[in-house]
Amino acid sequence: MTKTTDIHLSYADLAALLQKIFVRNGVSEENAKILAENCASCERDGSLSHGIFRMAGYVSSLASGWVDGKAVADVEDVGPAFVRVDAKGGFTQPAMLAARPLLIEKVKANGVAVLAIRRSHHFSALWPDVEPFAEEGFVALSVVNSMACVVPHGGKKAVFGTNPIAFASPRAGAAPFVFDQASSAIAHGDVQIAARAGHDLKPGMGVDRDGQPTTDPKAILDGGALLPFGGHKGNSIALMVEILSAALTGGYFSGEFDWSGHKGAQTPFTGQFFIVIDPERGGNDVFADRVAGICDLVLEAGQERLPGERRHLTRARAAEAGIPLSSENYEKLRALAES
Ligand code: NDP
Ligand code: PYC
Repeated sequence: MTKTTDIHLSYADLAALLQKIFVRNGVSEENAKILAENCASCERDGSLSHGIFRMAGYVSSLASGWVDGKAVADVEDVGPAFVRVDAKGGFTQPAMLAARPLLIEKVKANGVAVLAIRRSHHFSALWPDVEPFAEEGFVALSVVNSMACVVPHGGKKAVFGTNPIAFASPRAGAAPFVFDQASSAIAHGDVQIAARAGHDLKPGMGVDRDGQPTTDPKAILDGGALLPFGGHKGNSIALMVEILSAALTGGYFSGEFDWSGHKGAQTPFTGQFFIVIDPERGGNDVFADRVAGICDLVLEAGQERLPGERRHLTRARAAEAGIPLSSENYEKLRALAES
């Protein structure tokens, strides 16, 4: 969806509109609220590759029968510091929230706990999954695998998903330190946005169907593939994400699930993994000050800005003026809500 700004919606109004779309398309009220708030948060923070741009994909996946919008996850207590969840073919975010109270209980009891979610669909940004843990004083790391569209370093066939990794930590005197990045050179959503806008990509992001380097996003989407970021180093991170999100959780690898029988399916059916830590167990009662200190050092050393800063500035602007939407996109959302 393009974005020339004609209309400004409050977060609550946008979330309510999105919730209506999810419910209209077979999602339970409870799950729809979670997904709508997630998507509205992305739009509010300027995470545009995972905001309202994704709504057509959610609707198409739901209509194809590929994802169960009404799924109720099974949460299993499998060890002092281990929570397993079967999302039962539903979206990851409701599954994560179902497991959250038990996970937090274990983190408080043990200082650390992991959450392994399988048979789940993740179609959004990861920062909304980890940031709330840091707002509560915990350190959190999460990874999720997606759909095979990334060729391994030096390889010829797409094996990995765009496999993001997100990290959040409390930081004294400021919003938590959060980064959230794909392990591919560019997120698939940004390739789609560039293709629609008719923009070329920077070199080094993808290959065409013959494996030749290309800057044409359409050539990447039409049988081509993306590359891991940073050559062999990003490659190992993408592989680690497959191991944690799929092998460890019991979910599918990015190249393993078969959605060919569900025309219009877009949401990857994989797994998600979290590690959550109580930093107070480090015996260092100035943890959040230390985090603030290292963040200050990198800025003093000349780094232009910290990750998350752009999002928080965009969020602050949205709190004052509303979330900007083009009238065209607003009408598309209203049509989805009514259809
Ligand atoms: P970006 O490259 O846009 O940003 C990655 C991180 O770097 C962000 O935390 C960003 O902060 C930060 N950053 C960007 N520019 C700078 C800078 N100049 N200085 C310091 N920090 C900077 O993200 P990606 O394109 O890799 O990923 C986009 C989104 O796609 C992510 O939210 C990711 O979770 C999502 N995604 C989801 C997938 C899924 O399967 N569900 C698969 C792949 C990606 P800021 O946000 O403040 O700009
Ligand atoms: O942008 O790469 C991406 C992506 C994959 C699944 C959801 N988003």
